[in-house]
Amino acid sequence: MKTLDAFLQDSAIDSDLAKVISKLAHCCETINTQLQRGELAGILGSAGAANVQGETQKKLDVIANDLLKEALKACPSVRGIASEEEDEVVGANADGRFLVTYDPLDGSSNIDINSMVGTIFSVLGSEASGPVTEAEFLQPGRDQKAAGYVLYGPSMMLVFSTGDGVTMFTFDPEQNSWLQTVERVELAPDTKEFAINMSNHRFWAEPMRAYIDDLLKGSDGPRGKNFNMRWVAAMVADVHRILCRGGLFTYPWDSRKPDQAGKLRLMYEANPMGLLVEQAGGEAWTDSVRILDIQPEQIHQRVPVILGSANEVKCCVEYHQR
Ligand code: AFP
Repeated sequence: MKTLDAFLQDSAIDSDLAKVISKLAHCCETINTQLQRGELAGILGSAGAANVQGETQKKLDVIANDLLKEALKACPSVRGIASEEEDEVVGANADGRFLVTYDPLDGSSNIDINSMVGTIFSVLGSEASGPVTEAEFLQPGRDQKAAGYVLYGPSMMLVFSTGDGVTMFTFDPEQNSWLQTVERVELAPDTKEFAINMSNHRFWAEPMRAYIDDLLKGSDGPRGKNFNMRWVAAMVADVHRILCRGGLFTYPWDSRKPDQAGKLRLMYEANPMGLLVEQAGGEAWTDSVRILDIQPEQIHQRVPVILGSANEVKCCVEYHQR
């Protein structure tokens, strides 16, 4: 099996971009070490503060964010960063060619129950000079130079794309090294599995309710087959499952916060996951447009998300076009 360093050296990936990916992977090893200690590290629970999203920060949200911020600032290739846990964009190295957005610990409400969490990252290019600005981050997702995640599960996995397919690495603690375990992910076009937080049913728009209700009718309904449901409450884990065995994931618009468009953030959740899913042969949409075509207006903006197996995503979007 090829190591991550060997893969990056042998590939046609820009050497500065390869350094960013390598830096992210090695920083996530440190985050994983903290997670593995759990309660013993005395770092579970709330940090007693809220982030710009208005969400209560976990101690590990803050720890992971600071580890990534310092690691990326020490990487000459990185010009600036944006994080779910940072109100504003943060300057790094003015001559750097890349901008990194990240969700340091996606699914952090799972931390205290020892369930799966992950780090999601997106890498954009920048030719700007001088102090970094939010405006240079506001690029459509199709322009990402790289996107990926590290999943802290029973094994720690790195999954990423630089625009030529999706590859998966598994961390080997005995060799203390990332080993390539999937060379090219192929996402099945059809599925019988969907992921949604069903408790929000009454808040969804009518087309989403109709789509989900038809899934629940199973073989007796218009879809003519039975479906299964999974919901990890960590996008990174649900998307990983979909890349491994197909499926549809959605966090739709709902009426609780109608002006927010959805819960998930475009720049460091929907865009990186959208690139991965498309690169694996799937589709990633809001309820009306391709996610990677959205022109961002604000670094923390939210979007509805429907992504996964291509034919199932098209079916769900079609309900919204009726
Ligand atoms: P946290 O990071 O606050 O746990 O939120 C995770 C997340 O952003 C995404 O990873 C999940 O798919 C989604 O929220 C879960 O939201 P619900 O808790 O409303 O189901």
